[in-house]
Amino acid sequence: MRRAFITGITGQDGSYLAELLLGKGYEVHGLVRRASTLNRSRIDHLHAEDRLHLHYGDLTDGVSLVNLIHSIAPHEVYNLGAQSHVKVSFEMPEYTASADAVGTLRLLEAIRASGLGCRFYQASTSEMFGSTPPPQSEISAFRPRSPYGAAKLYSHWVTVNYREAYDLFAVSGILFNHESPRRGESFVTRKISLGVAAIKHGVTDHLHLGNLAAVRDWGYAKEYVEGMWQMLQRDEPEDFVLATGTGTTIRQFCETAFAHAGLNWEDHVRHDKQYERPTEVDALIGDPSRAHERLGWTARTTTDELARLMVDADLEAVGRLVRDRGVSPNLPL
Ligand code: NAP
Ligand code: G4F
Repeated sequence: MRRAFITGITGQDGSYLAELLLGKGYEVHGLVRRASTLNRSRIDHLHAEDRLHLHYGDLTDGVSLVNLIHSIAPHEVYNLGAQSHVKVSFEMPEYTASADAVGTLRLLEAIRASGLGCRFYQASTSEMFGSTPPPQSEISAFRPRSPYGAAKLYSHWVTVNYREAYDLFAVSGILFNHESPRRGESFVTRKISLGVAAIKHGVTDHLHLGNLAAVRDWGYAKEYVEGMWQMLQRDEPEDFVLATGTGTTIRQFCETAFAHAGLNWEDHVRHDKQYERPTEVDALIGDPSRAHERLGWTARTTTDELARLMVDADLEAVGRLVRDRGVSPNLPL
């Protein structure tokens, strides 16, 4: 039986990847952080699986990584764990560097020292392209515009270096934004879909957002984890961009999401400077040609379809909260 080790298993992507790998017959091991309350809601539905094992550890704690690689002896390692919020990285730059940059080095060192020869996937990001104009591909220049982007760029290059220096099967997936009903509530798409649902159910009347002009290339997370797995099944290690190839502004996303619930976004969205960043990434639109040609991977869900499916999921979830509790739920808007 193949064994996979996933850091970030409690996150959006980790939960979809765990489902995918369990469905393929893998034994799945996940790294979880100790918290004062359990935050495993995205993987709760997998707990009955006897092939799922969770282990305490942290990317900022090298000893835990060495011990886990040694005891699990995985065939595949997916490094999805990260402080993944760009705005927060300006407020916590040092922690972001420790988890998102040095954390990858700690994990790669644990793998190298183990001599196990496991395959390694690094969750690289389109945020590394920063101010490089679109379309961005595997050969575009990296010009990060945030502590998060800079930390991820270190991880990207150290992954390339461990591949070249130690002949590890180590690859980076350079993923453009991907979302789902499991997206964290403080990322803009989920903030919008939750906001639409809250407004529709009468919980609130407005939603505060920052810069509406930025362009992002938004796909459906469930499809992107398939690409991660495919990258580790190849004969030779290679880095790939995963994206839809289409750009959409935050304003357009709002328009689609509010319209799906029969609302006009301009009646409800208010500007709030606190959600703007010291430096913004203006436009990210990926060129996924290499992934089409060499992996056979393609994004199937358009950004408009994604917006609608997220609104549907939140209308249902918020509606249930309002019905069950009979009070206005405290939503993180
Ligand atoms: P997410 O929902 O924010 O999940 C992040 C995961 O990392 C969570 O499981 C979190 O654990 C864990 N984590 C945070 N700090 C950690 C630490 N110090 N040690 C161990 N684990 C830690 O992120 P996502 O959207 O699933 O993204 C997955 C990965 O892809 C991330 O590395 C992200 O930077 C990268 N990425 C995401 C996108 C995107 O659009 N979603 C695009 C490109 C790249 P807790 O649950 O305990 O907080
Ligand atoms: O949803 P966002 O926070 O995502 P961002 O910054 O693009 O980062 C996400 O995608 C990266 C891939 O490129 C990942 F690596 C990263 O981990 C994360 O998953 O913001 C998207 C855009 C930005 O331009 C931001 O300024 O939306 C704008 N925005 C406007 N109002 C807002 C808000 N973003 C957030 N989070 N909250 C707002 O109220």
